[in-house]
Amino acid sequence: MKKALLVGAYSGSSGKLACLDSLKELQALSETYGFLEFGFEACPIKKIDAATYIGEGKVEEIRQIMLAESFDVMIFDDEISPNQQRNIEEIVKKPVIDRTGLIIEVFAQRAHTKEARLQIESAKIRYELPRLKRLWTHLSRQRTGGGGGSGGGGYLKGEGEKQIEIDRRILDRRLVMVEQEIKEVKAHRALQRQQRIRTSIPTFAIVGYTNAGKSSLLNSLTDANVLSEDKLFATLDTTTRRFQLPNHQNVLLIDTVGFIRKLPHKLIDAFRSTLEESVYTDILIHVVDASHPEALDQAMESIHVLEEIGAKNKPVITVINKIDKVTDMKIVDELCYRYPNTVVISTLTRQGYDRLFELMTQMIQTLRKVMELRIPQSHYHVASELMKEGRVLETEYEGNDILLTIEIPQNLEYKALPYKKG
Ligand SMILES: Nc1nc2c(ncn2[C@@H]2O[C@H](COP(=O)(O)OP(=O)(O)OP(=O)(O)O)[C@@H](O)[C@H]2O)c(=O)[nH]1
Ligand SMILES: [Mg+2]
Repeated sequence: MKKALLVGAYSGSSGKLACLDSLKELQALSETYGFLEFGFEACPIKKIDAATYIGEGKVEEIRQIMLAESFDVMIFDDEISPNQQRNIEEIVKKPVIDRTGLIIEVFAQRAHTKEARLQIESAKIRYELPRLKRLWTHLSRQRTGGGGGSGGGGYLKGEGEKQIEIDRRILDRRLVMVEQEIKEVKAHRALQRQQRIRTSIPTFAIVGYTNAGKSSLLNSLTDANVLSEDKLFATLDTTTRRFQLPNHQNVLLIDTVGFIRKLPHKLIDAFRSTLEESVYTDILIHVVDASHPEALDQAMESIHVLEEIGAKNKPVITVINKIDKVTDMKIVDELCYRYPNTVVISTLTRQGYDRLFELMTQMIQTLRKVMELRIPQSHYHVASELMKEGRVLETEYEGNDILLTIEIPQNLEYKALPYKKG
């Protein structure tokens, strides 16, 4: 299968441009998957048709286009229900994929670690379960067409139903196993995180839209050697590397999976533990590809995903990347205007890195942490120093010890650690 007709739907007069932009992105996804040739159809609709989403008349037009220009497959830019998918396929007589299905396939191709593979398998099973029926009705019909009358059709249909039941049970069982394994991997990840917190090195998660340059940033700062290429979802796994700022402060940098518009919920759920990596870090580095015409929307979309996974209150450095390639400086200005703590860089020329390191250092200083301490009176000088810099939440005395609950800047944590309670 090489040639794909990309179909989107929009309503209202302003919808068409956005629809075409979204189709362009769908093309990038399809190319990443392996399709070579494309056609585009943006369909105006008044309301979503329950049976076919875009209406039967429009589907018929698409059938004719596909036939005339020998398209192998139709890819629809929104998630459609299994029923709609089946109905459209019946008319166009070619396979129909939707955006969710395509993203899941791209992820499946690109998942390398055990965790990513498990997560994608879980998403895939959940996507396929309600679609099983569609596969089997196809098959029954084909077989019926080959000979039997309507009676035979009924018999085969019954067989199809039985098979669906069997397949469903197999998939259900597999899903339980996969989920169990994901739980185990997740527990391991939590353990690693605990260790990281104990070592109290400030952690930065590099987040942002797919293809923004996250892995390139990590690679340019460390020896991470993460796969980075001009494809969507080049990296699905998180990679952590230690990095030393110019003031010799050690930090951890984590490369994370990219975001995309209309990221399917099944994938967000499946990849939640990977995505949530950013929830447990101290500071987010949000990378934006400023050379992309849709940079402003992409930045907003990434922030939506961050909100969805519960990371929206983290301190953020907005890294405006690919400045070497920018042709429209208005986009850069607008990004700087919209977001605080911005820095304009290029991972190719390393322009702007000094400012980036400065911002990182500043942000670390603003990190604060609540600690419970037990300090012997003989070490009172430590308590007094911490109290000067921090904010005391509670003081108590026990024998010769001071019990202190105190919020301190993270860069003083090393002084407090020897007195940590418990
Ligand atoms: N011109 C230019 N290209 C860049 C720059 N930074 C990254 N790129 C290119 O942009 C493409 C995507 O970079 P990646 O680092 O793979 O992007 P990513 O954000 O990790 O993408 P995913 O892993 O797919 O989410 C690659 O082809 C990089 O070479 C830059 O500063 N300037
Ligand atoms: Mg990457």
